[in-house]
Parts: sequence; structure tokens; C-alpha cells
Amino acid sequence: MSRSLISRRSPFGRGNNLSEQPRKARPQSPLDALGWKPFFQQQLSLDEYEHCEPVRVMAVHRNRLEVAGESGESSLPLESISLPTAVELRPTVGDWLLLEREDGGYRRMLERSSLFRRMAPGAERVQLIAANVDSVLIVASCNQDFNLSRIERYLALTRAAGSRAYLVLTKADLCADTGEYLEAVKSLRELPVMAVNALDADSVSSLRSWLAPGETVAMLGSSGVGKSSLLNSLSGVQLAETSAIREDDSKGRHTTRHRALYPLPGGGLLLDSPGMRELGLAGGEEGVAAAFEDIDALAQQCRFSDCAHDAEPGCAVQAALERGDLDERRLRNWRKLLREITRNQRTLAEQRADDRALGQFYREVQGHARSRKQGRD
Ligand SMILES: Nc1nc2c(ncn2[C@@H]2O[C@H](COP(=O)(O)OP(=O)(O)OP(=O)(O)O)[C@@H](O)[C@H]2O)c(=O)[nH]1
Ligand SMILES: [Mg+2]
Ligand SMILES: [Zn+2]
Repeated sequence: MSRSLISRRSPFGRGNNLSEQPRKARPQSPLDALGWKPFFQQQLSLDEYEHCEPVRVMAVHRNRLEVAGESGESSLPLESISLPTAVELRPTVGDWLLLEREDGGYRRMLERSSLFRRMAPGAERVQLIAANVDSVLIVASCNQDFNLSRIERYLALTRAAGSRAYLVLTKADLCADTGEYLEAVKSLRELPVMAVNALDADSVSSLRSWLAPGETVAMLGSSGVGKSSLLNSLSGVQLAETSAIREDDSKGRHTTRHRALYPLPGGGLLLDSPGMRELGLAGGEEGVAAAFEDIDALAQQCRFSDCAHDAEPGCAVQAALERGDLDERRLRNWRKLLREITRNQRTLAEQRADDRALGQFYREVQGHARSRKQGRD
């Protein structure tokens, strides 16, 4: 692929020029501003260091990737990459790729520091959400769409990926009393929370401490909670389209269609994504354990190590429920998420076995075809 075929723009050219912003921290290189870290640098061989340019995947489209690097933004046709069959090894938003300096050709993808994935809705497959995410803004709105169990699900996913989590409660301006929402999220323990008006630049500026320069921050939240509005207010530019929610149930209209990573003027990169109606957990019991530390700790005090926490004698979980120390809804959600993980892992294991069998079948067919051909020659 020739470089001249590639359109080059500044990754910061969409109205938010990083160099124009006053900054307290030490000046960053363009690569640092895109989230480049020693973790990635260390993976380069001497040859790659000399001959390759690292670029970050800013957006994924049907047949091309939008990437950004030291020399600006470009488009990388997917056909120029030999994509591995395993979904988890394919480039997703946030990934770092090495391209040949000479001709822009694809060399390889770098190892990830974190990976967000989910069960693809309606399919027995894993779908990648984003890679190399440092922290997550879980976004929920102070209206009838607020759902504590959904927030717990996002939290489990975030903890499983090993990323930091923050909770942003939007639409504080439309809500008579944010107190009840703040009270409700207290059960989530170690989760820092802020209530904002996502349409107001002053109000969202309080989130900047969670968006340090070079940090990659994803947003998880259902449609209509104000993810794109947050992005627009934080960047000071209308980067993403937004649209009004439905009046009857406060649900959104799935306005954002693509995942994309946006560098913010004060540093930090924000990932805007479509509201995900279904966010099936593809794995990560440890994420659930971390998001439900209280229940996990109780479960370890049960008399029987295989306690199902139903009616067993000496069950610490049931005892906490009776004392009123544990919310029944929270316990139900914990069980539900763990059951879901077990079910999905079984499905994925069967799927992988099927894939392997199919691969073997194709190899055998090819082998037969070759030996028949050799017999004829
Ligand atoms: N008053 C007020 N309106 C808000 C706030 N946040 C979002 N909105 C409005 O809510 C609607 C939905 O906001 P979006 O930013 O499009 O929501 P989204 O999360 O990006 O939705 P999807 O792209 O569908 O996932 C828009 O009409 C916004 O103007 C807020 O804090 N206060
Ligand atoms: Mg949106
Ligand atoms: Zn028990």
C-alpha cells in the first residue's frame, strides 16, 4: 500500500488542537497524547524501532480502520491486514499497530494492557469493545432509566478488564433531588461518583481529574444517558451527534453508531460508543468478585465451602440478608451475573471446539485434494 493513497490529517485537527491548550504537566509528544506508554514501547524489537511507526486505532469501520500516529491520521484498509480468525486477536478501537515507515504496510498488533469484550447480542460469539483502556466512566442518568443492577454489570466488566471505574450521574439539572441517586449508589462502595449536567462545560470540568493527559477513558452507559453530550462538552466542540430521548420512558434512540476515540483538549482520550442494550459478560468471575467484594467476603465465611447461599446452615450471606446488611436485589444480581458467565463460557468453549473441528475438516479436505492432484501429476 502506498502512502500517497492515504489521506493524512492531524488527529487533533477536529477543532481541538492540543498545542493551543495551556498545560501544567510536562509537554507531551504527539504519541504520548495518543496514549503511548512504556508498556507498548517495551514490546518493540530493534528492527521494529527502526522501521516501524506505531499508530493507534481511533475507529473501526466495515472495511477500514482509522488510525493516528506521529504523522497524523490515516485510513488503513482492512484488506491490507491478514486478519486472524480468532475475534480476540483482531484490531479494535484503542489498539496499537505497527506500520512500516517505508510504505505504511501493516506489520503487527501490539500486546494489550486491557481488553473490553462482551457476548455479541443474539450470537454465540465474543465481540470486542475496546483495548488499552485505562479507566471507565460508567454513565447513568438521574431519571427513570437509572438502574443499579446495570451499573453493577458495567462495574463487573470494568473490574474484569483491570481498569479504574468512575461513576458519572448525568441530568442532575433535570432532577429535583440527586440525593436519592447518590444514596442508591453508596452500596457500590469504592466507586467515585460525580453528578453533572452533561450539557454544561463548567459542570463537566469537574470530571477532568479523571481524564489525565495520555489516559484512555471509555464510557459505558445505555443509550440516551448523555455520553456524546459529555464528549462534546469536554472537548468544547460538537464532535458527536446527540438526540433527544423518548419522553415516555427516558430511553435513548441509539444515536451514536460507531465507537471512536477522541483526544480531548486538556489531555486524555475519550471513547464514545453506542449505548449497548445488551452487555453480556463473556467471562471474568474475578470482575464480579471485585464489583461485589462485600458478598464475596461474606461467601467465604459460610460454614460449607460449596454453600449455595440458599438455606444451608451457617450461611453468612443469608445471615447478612436477614440482618438487613445486604440488599436482596444486589444478591440476585450477583447470582445472575455469575450464572451468565458460566453459561457464556460453556457456549464459547463449545464454539471453539466446533471451530477447531471445522478447521481440522478443512485441512483434511485440502490434504485429500492435494494428494489427489499429486497423484494425477
Ligand atoms: N438537561 C440535560 N440534558 C442532557 C444531559 N445529558 C444528556 N442530555 C440530553 O439527553 C439526550 C441524549 O444525549 P446523548 O448525548 O445523545 O446520549 P448518548 O448516551 O450519547 O446516547 P447514544 O448515542 O444513543 O448511546 C440529548 O437530547 C441530550 O441533550 C444532561 O446532563 N442534562
Ligand atoms: Mg451517543
Ligand atoms: Zn452461604
